[in-house]
Amino acid sequence: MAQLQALIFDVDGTLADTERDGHRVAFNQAFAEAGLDWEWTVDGYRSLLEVAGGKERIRFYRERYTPDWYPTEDLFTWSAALHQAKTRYYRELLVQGKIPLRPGVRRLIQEARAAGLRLAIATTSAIENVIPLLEVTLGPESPQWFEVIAAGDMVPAKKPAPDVYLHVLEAMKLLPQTCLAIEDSYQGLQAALQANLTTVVTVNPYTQQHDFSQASLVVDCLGEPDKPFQVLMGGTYQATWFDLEVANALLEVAAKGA
Ligand code: XBP
Ligand code: MG
Repeated sequence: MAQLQALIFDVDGTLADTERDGHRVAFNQAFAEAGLDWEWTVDGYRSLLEVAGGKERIRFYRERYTPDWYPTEDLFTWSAALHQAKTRYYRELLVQGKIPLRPGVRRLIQEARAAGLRLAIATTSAIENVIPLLEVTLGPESPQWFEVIAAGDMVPAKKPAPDVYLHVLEAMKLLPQTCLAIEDSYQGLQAALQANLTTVVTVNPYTQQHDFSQASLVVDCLGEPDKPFQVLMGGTYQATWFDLEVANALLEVAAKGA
Protein backbone atom coordinates (compact mmCIF):
# COMPACT_ATOMS: atom_id res chain seq x y z
CA MET A 1 0.00 0.00 0.00
CA ALA A 2 1.28 3.47 -0.92
CA GLN A 3 1.86 5.51 2.24
CA LEU A 4 1.21 9.25 2.09
CA GLN A 5 4.50 11.10 1.80
CA ALA A 6 3.59 14.59 0.66
CA LEU A 7 0.83 17.15 0.47
CA ILE A 8 0.79 19.47 -2.54
CA PHE A 9 -1.22 22.65 -2.11
CA ASP A 10 -2.72 24.96 -4.69
CA VAL A 11 -2.66 28.58 -3.50
CA ASP A 12 -5.42 30.84 -4.82
CA GLY A 13 -8.79 29.75 -3.51
CA THR A 14 -7.24 26.84 -1.58
CA LEU A 15 -4.83 28.27 0.99
CA ALA A 16 -6.81 31.52 1.07
CA ASP A 17 -9.71 33.21 -0.70
CA THR A 18 -7.36 35.47 -2.63
CA GLU A 19 -9.37 36.13 -5.76
CA ARG A 20 -12.36 38.37 -4.99
CA ASP A 21 -10.77 40.70 -2.45
CA GLY A 22 -7.15 40.25 -3.52
CA HIS A 23 -6.20 39.60 -7.13
CA ARG A 24 -9.38 41.17 -8.57
CA VAL A 25 -8.98 44.36 -6.55
CA ALA A 26 -5.29 44.59 -7.48
CA PHE A 27 -6.04 44.14 -11.19
CA ASN A 28 -8.53 47.03 -10.99
CA GLN A 29 -6.00 49.22 -9.16
CA ALA A 30 -3.42 48.50 -11.86
CA PHE A 31 -5.93 49.30 -14.62
CA ALA A 32 -6.76 52.65 -12.99
CA GLU A 33 -3.06 53.48 -12.60
CA ALA A 34 -2.53 52.73 -16.29
CA GLY A 35 -5.44 55.00 -17.24
CA LEU A 36 -7.63 52.12 -18.44
CA ASP A 37 -11.34 52.35 -17.64
CA TRP A 38 -11.61 48.58 -17.13
CA GLU A 39 -13.41 47.35 -14.01
CA TRP A 40 -13.50 43.66 -13.17
CA THR A 41 -16.64 43.19 -11.08
CA VAL A 42 -17.11 40.49 -8.42
CA ASP A 43 -19.48 38.60 -10.73
CA GLY A 44 -17.68 39.25 -14.01
CA TYR A 45 -14.44 37.95 -12.54
CA ARG A 46 -15.97 34.45 -12.23
CA SER A 47 -15.67 33.77 -15.97
CA LEU A 48 -12.31 35.53 -16.22
CA LEU A 49 -10.95 33.01 -13.71
CA GLU A 50 -11.27 30.37 -16.40
CA VAL A 51 -8.17 31.92 -17.92
CA ALA A 52 -5.28 30.83 -15.70
CA GLY A 53 -2.55 33.35 -15.02
CA GLY A 54 -2.77 37.10 -14.57
CA LYS A 55 -0.92 38.15 -17.74
CA GLU A 56 -2.92 35.68 -19.79
CA ARG A 57 -6.16 36.99 -18.22
CA ILE A 58 -5.27 40.60 -19.09
CA ARG A 59 -4.54 39.72 -22.73
CA PHE A 60 -7.70 37.62 -22.95
CA TYR A 61 -9.80 40.52 -21.65
CA ARG A 62 -8.37 43.02 -24.13
CA GLU A 63 -8.94 40.67 -27.02
CA ARG A 64 -12.49 39.79 -25.94
CA TYR A 65 -13.82 43.15 -24.75
CA THR A 66 -11.70 45.88 -26.40
CA PRO A 67 -10.45 44.13 -29.57
CA ASP A 68 -9.95 47.42 -31.45
CA TRP A 69 -7.77 48.93 -28.75
CA TYR A 70 -4.03 48.21 -28.77
CA PRO A 71 -1.33 49.38 -26.38
CA THR A 72 1.65 51.26 -27.82
CA GLU A 73 4.04 48.43 -26.86
CA ASP A 74 3.63 44.84 -28.03
CA LEU A 75 0.98 42.88 -26.15
CA PHE A 76 3.42 40.75 -24.13
CA THR A 77 5.52 43.70 -22.92
CA TRP A 78 2.37 45.66 -22.11
CA SER A 79 0.67 42.84 -20.20
CA ALA A 80 3.87 42.07 -18.28
CA ALA A 81 4.18 45.71 -17.14
CA LEU A 82 0.52 45.92 -16.18
CA HIS A 83 0.85 42.64 -14.31
CA GLN A 84 3.88 43.96 -12.44
CA ALA A 85 1.80 46.89 -11.18
CA LYS A 86 -0.98 44.47 -10.24
CA THR A 87 1.52 42.35 -8.27
CA ARG A 88 2.64 45.47 -6.37
CA TYR A 89 -0.95 46.28 -5.38
CA TYR A 90 -1.68 42.65 -4.50
CA ARG A 91 1.32 42.47 -2.20
CA GLU A 92 0.13 45.65 -0.47
CA LEU A 93 -3.22 43.97 0.25
CA LEU A 94 -1.46 40.88 1.57
CA VAL A 95 0.83 42.83 3.88
CA GLN A 96 -2.19 44.64 5.31
CA GLY A 97 -3.34 41.18 6.47
CA LYS A 98 -6.57 41.44 4.48
CA ILE A 99 -6.42 37.87 3.17
CA PRO A 100 -6.57 35.20 5.89
CA LEU A 101 -6.00 31.46 5.47
CA ARG A 102 -9.05 29.30 4.90
CA PRO A 103 -10.32 27.13 7.80
CA GLY A 104 -8.16 24.10 8.53
CA VAL A 105 -5.20 25.11 6.37
CA ARG A 106 -2.86 26.08 9.22
CA ARG A 107 -3.88 23.04 11.27
CA LEU A 108 -3.32 20.58 8.40
CA ILE A 109 0.07 22.07 7.56
CA GLN A 110 1.11 21.87 11.23
CA GLU A 111 -0.15 18.29 11.46
CA ALA A 112 1.76 17.35 8.31
CA ARG A 113 4.98 18.92 9.57
CA ALA A 114 4.65 17.18 12.93
CA ALA A 115 4.18 13.85 11.10
CA GLY A 116 7.29 14.45 8.97
CA LEU A 117 5.36 14.71 5.71
CA ARG A 118 6.86 16.65 2.85
CA LEU A 119 5.09 19.78 1.60
CA ALA A 120 4.95 21.53 -1.76
CA ILE A 121 3.04 24.20 -3.60
CA ALA A 122 1.76 24.02 -7.17
CA THR A 123 0.21 27.28 -8.35
CA THR A 124 -0.48 29.36 -11.42
CA SER A 125 0.04 32.55 -9.46
CA ALA A 126 3.37 34.44 -9.50
CA ILE A 127 6.02 33.50 -6.93
CA GLU A 128 6.11 37.17 -5.81
CA ASN A 129 2.53 36.66 -4.60
CA VAL A 130 3.00 33.30 -2.95
CA ILE A 131 5.92 34.10 -0.65
CA PRO A 132 4.30 37.12 1.08
CA LEU A 133 1.01 35.25 1.47
CA LEU A 134 2.86 32.47 3.31
CA GLU A 135 4.96 34.89 5.34
CA VAL A 136 2.01 37.01 6.46
CA THR A 137 -0.32 34.13 7.28
CA LEU A 138 1.99 31.33 8.48
CA GLY A 139 5.06 33.25 9.61
CA PRO A 140 8.30 34.58 8.09
CA GLU A 141 10.03 31.19 8.07
CA SER A 142 7.10 29.29 6.52
CA PRO A 143 8.19 29.41 2.84
CA GLN A 144 11.02 27.07 3.88
CA TRP A 145 8.53 24.48 5.07
CA PHE A 146 7.69 23.85 1.41
CA GLU A 147 10.33 21.79 -0.30
CA VAL A 148 9.21 22.99 -3.74
CA ILE A 149 7.20 26.09 -4.56
CA ALA A 150 6.28 25.72 -8.21
CA ALA A 151 4.67 28.96 -9.36
CA GLY A 152 3.73 31.16 -12.29
CA ASP A 153 5.95 30.93 -15.31
CA MET A 154 8.27 28.20 -13.98
CA VAL A 155 6.62 25.70 -16.32
CA PRO A 156 5.63 26.08 -19.99
CA ALA A 157 1.88 25.58 -19.58
CA LYS A 158 -0.37 26.73 -16.74
CA LYS A 159 -3.28 24.77 -15.24
CA PRO A 160 -5.36 22.92 -16.45
CA ALA A 161 -2.15 21.53 -17.99
CA PRO A 162 -0.45 19.17 -15.51
CA ASP A 163 3.00 20.77 -15.92
CA VAL A 164 3.18 22.43 -12.52
CA TYR A 165 2.30 19.20 -10.70
CA LEU A 166 4.67 17.12 -12.84
CA HIS A 167 7.40 19.64 -12.01
CA VAL A 168 6.77 19.20 -8.27
CA LEU A 169 6.78 15.40 -8.49
CA GLU A 170 9.96 15.42 -10.53
CA ALA A 171 11.73 17.88 -8.23
CA MET A 172 10.77 15.87 -5.13
CA LYS A 173 11.42 12.51 -6.80
CA LEU A 174 8.02 11.28 -5.66
CA LEU A 175 5.46 9.00 -7.25
CA PRO A 176 1.97 10.49 -7.57
CA GLN A 177 0.55 7.49 -5.68
CA THR A 178 2.28 8.76 -2.53
CA CYS A 179 1.00 12.35 -2.71
CA LEU A 180 -2.25 14.16 -2.22
CA ALA A 181 -3.16 17.39 -4.00
CA ILE A 182 -5.49 20.00 -2.53
CA GLU A 183 -7.30 22.20 -5.05
CA ASP A 184 -10.29 24.50 -5.35
CA SER A 185 -11.14 24.73 -9.06
CA TYR A 186 -11.97 22.62 -12.10
CA GLN A 187 -8.80 23.79 -13.85
CA GLY A 188 -6.70 22.89 -10.81
CA LEU A 189 -8.38 19.50 -10.45
CA GLN A 190 -7.72 18.69 -14.12
CA ALA A 191 -4.05 19.61 -13.71
CA ALA A 192 -3.67 17.37 -10.66
CA LEU A 193 -5.60 14.46 -12.18
CA GLN A 194 -3.53 14.54 -15.35
CA ALA A 195 -0.49 14.15 -13.10
CA ASN A 196 -2.24 11.08 -11.58
CA LEU A 197 -2.69 12.70 -8.20
CA THR A 198 -5.45 11.84 -5.77
CA THR A 199 -7.15 15.18 -5.21
CA VAL A 200 -9.26 16.77 -2.52
CA VAL A 201 -11.24 19.85 -3.47
CA THR A 202 -12.24 22.62 -1.07
CA VAL A 203 -14.76 24.72 -2.98
CA ASN A 204 -15.23 28.47 -2.67
CA PRO A 205 -17.95 30.83 -3.94
CA TYR A 206 -16.22 31.19 -7.31
CA THR A 207 -15.83 27.44 -7.87
CA GLN A 208 -18.72 25.70 -6.10
CA GLN A 209 -20.58 25.11 -9.41
CA HIS A 210 -17.56 23.51 -11.13
CA ASP A 211 -17.57 19.85 -12.11
CA PHE A 212 -15.61 18.01 -9.43
CA SER A 213 -16.96 14.53 -10.16
CA GLN A 214 -13.44 13.16 -10.65
CA ALA A 215 -12.17 14.36 -7.26
CA SER A 216 -11.68 11.89 -4.38
CA LEU A 217 -13.40 14.20 -1.92
CA VAL A 218 -15.17 17.55 -2.23
CA VAL A 219 -15.75 19.62 0.90
CA ASP A 220 -16.60 23.25 1.61
CA CYS A 221 -13.34 23.67 3.55
CA LEU A 222 -10.78 21.53 5.38
CA GLY A 223 -12.68 22.08 8.61
CA GLU A 224 -11.57 22.29 12.21
CA PRO A 225 -12.39 20.20 15.29
CA ASP A 226 -14.83 22.94 16.35
CA LYS A 227 -15.93 23.82 12.78
CA PRO A 228 -16.89 20.68 10.84
CA PHE A 229 -16.61 20.66 7.09
CA GLN A 230 -19.59 20.08 4.84
CA VAL A 231 -19.10 17.08 2.58
CA LEU A 232 -20.28 17.77 -0.97
CA MET A 233 -18.99 14.53 -2.54
CA GLY A 234 -17.14 11.45 -1.28
CA GLY A 235 -16.72 9.65 2.03
CA THR A 236 -14.82 10.88 5.06
CA TYR A 237 -14.89 7.81 7.31
CA GLN A 238 -16.86 9.59 10.04
CA ALA A 239 -14.35 12.43 10.16
CA THR A 240 -15.74 15.94 10.46
CA TRP A 241 -12.52 17.70 9.51
CA PHE A 242 -9.81 16.81 7.03
CA ASP A 243 -6.75 15.26 8.63
CA LEU A 244 -3.93 12.88 7.70
CA GLU A 245 -6.02 9.85 8.57
CA VAL A 246 -8.59 10.85 5.94
CA ALA A 247 -5.78 11.68 3.52
CA ASN A 248 -4.25 8.21 3.92
CA ALA A 249 -7.65 6.54 3.58
CA LEU A 250 -8.26 8.37 0.29
CA LEU A 251 -4.88 7.24 -1.07
CA GLU A 252 -5.70 3.67 -0.11
CA VAL A 253 -9.03 3.80 -1.94
CA ALA A 254 -7.34 5.33 -4.99
CA ALA A 255 -4.69 2.58 -4.97
CA LYS A 256 -7.37 -0.12 -4.90
CA GLY A 257 -9.23 1.51 -7.78
CA ALA A 258 -6.09 1.91 -9.90
C1 XBP B 1 -5.00 31.05 -9.74
C2 XBP B 1 -4.81 31.91 -10.90
C3 XBP B 1 -3.94 33.08 -10.82
C4 XBP B 1 -4.46 34.26 -10.03
C5 XBP B 1 -3.68 35.48 -10.39
O1 XBP B 1 -3.87 30.26 -9.52
O2 XBP B 1 -5.35 31.62 -11.95
O3 XBP B 1 -3.73 33.47 -12.14
O4 XBP B 1 -5.82 34.51 -10.33
O5 XBP B 1 -2.35 35.30 -10.15
P1 XBP B 1 -3.86 28.98 -8.50
P2 XBP B 1 -1.23 36.01 -11.08
O6 XBP B 1 -5.27 28.67 -8.11
O7 XBP B 1 -3.20 27.90 -9.30
O8 XBP B 1 -3.00 29.36 -7.33
O9 XBP B 1 -1.76 37.39 -11.39
O10 XBP B 1 0.02 36.04 -10.26
O11 XBP B 1 -1.12 35.15 -12.31
MG1 MG C 1 -6.85 27.69 -7.12
